[in-house]
Amino acid sequence: MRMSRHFLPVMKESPADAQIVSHKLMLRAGLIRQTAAGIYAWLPLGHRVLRKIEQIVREEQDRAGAIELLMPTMQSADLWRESGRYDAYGPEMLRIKDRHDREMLFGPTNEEMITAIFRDSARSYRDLPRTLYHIQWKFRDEVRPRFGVMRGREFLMKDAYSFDLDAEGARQSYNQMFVAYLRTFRRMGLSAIPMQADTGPIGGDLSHEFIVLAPTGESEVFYHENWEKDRSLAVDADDRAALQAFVGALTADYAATDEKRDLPREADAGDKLKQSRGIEVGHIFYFGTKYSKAMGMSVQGPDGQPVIPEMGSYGIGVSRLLGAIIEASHDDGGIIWPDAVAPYAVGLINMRADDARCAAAADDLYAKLQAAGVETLYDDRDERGGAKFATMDLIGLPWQIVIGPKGLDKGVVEVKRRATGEKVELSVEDALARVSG
Ligand code: 5CA
Repeated sequence: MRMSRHFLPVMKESPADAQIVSHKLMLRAGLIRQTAAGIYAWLPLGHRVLRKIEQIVREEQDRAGAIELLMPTMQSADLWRESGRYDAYGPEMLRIKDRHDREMLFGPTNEEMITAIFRDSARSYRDLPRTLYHIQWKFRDEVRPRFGVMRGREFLMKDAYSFDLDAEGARQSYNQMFVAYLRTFRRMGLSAIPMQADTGPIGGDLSHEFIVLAPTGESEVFYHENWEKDRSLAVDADDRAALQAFVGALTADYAATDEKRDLPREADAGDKLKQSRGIEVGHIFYFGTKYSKAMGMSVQGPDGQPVIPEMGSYGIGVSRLLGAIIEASHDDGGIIWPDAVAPYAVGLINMRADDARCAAAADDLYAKLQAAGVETLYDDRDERGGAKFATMDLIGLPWQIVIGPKGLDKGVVEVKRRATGEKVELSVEDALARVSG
């Protein structure tokens, strides 16, 4: 994409109303614009990252055997009266009346709706187990929306819901999601620590939050330092015993807690215990028959007797992840996108748009990058080189390729890796190979 035709409204100054670095950088790099308190428009660059994160989440859900559907944002109050949560949910729920005075709400989560949908068609034990998910906007009327997309009122969530015949099966579904979450966050360049958690308004008695370490995070966490070492996720997600052993060992050895005294194996932990703050990017729950029972769901079991399915729900804060990734990966110059979620892989800078030779060389390389399928943002504008460098650093694309008259005299272009600042001079062919690797 040529920058001269793009819509990338970047800001030089740090916006006064943003307190944390990710929020500042998201506004400055032109990823989002606030349109009302806690509600954001996704500008082209932010939208590209949001879609990439969403796609990684989708691929890992699919790999874990979950099935995608799409439920609406608007729900009827009656649905929530079936579970008893309509009155219990409180002021975070945005309640709306339609023109016929019917009570509606903008969904903060979907346990009731998915239970009703599945209840109305699942008849026998052969219809289970199933895990269904969607990626949809949610609304929670947070008292204090803050930190940009980190705690918004409207936000994008992946929420999955599992239905099993018994508690053991439900535990297997839970463990499969647990491992899928570790994979998902790792693919985004994040290390997310599972932490035993309260179940809050979702309910149930088994729950983990996934926490990305960041000094500006809202939760305080303690964890074992070995967590930060690389852990293989090579576990067979269909082998129940192996999966249970893996999840059990992981949570016993390394799991974070919000209270020091709860850290498993505290006696061994000693000076290996680390304290930090963190951002909750995912939250999983096992709550048994809480919704299925309240909403009158049952299927015929193998022995002909009715069985009330055991359920769990599994959330990922898709839009919050942009903030979390930036908190974990930035420097004074701006964002440093991990390759997997970067809006473009390469920023191509023509230092001298007024120089016909430079423009021809840059146009040519741009065409080659496109032909090679490398997502490229081409700064072809007639601006000072310094301003172009600052913008590229700010928006944080993993690679920068700079074309200028001195390099062309020598037959080279400059390739810079954003994360390390390392610069090398390469021929056009070698530069192409480097950034497509
Ligand atoms: N129904 C369950 C699981 S599907 C549920 O709603 N869980 S939750 O409340 O923990 O939300 C899931 C994830 O959404 C959280 O881990 C968090 O990453 C994200 N999230 C929650 N509230 C907000 C918010 N106000 N702004 C941005 N992201 C949020």
